[in-house]
Amino acid sequence: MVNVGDRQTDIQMTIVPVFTGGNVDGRFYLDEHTGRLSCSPLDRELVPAYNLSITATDHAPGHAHSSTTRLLVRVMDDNDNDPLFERTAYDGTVSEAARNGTSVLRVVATDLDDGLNGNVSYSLSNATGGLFKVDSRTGVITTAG
Ligand SMILES: [Ca+2]
Ligand SMILES: [Ca+2]
Repeated sequence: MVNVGDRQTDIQMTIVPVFTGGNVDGRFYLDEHTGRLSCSPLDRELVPAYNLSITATDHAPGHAHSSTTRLLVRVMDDNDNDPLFERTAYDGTVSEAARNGTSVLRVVATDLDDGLNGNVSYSLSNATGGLFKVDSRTGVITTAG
């Protein structure tokens, strides 16, 4: 709530800002006294942006005026998701006579996060004894030795 002195009439008016749209699930809170905007925890993977409409209305007796502004709030990503493979286990077959570089299978994992937080790369553990290699970008596993 903001008290503003009206120069024309020299009457103290009270202006109260309120949400008039876009406050999905009531995540945002607008302090009527200070105009400060705050929010409860957000999840970019569920709602990446909010288009808030905020209206300020004076309470002049008998002749109120109002104005509305829009506020776009983009939710910055937090790395709160692990990469997930499409399957919990894979089966591959390869001939014992296969040449080096023969494709065995491709694994795919996705990560819901944004940018580098969701950028997945692949690696094999040393347990393969160097017999296989994986393309870190595509997830294609091939024979190597
Ligand atoms: Ca992630
Ligand atoms: Ca995230």
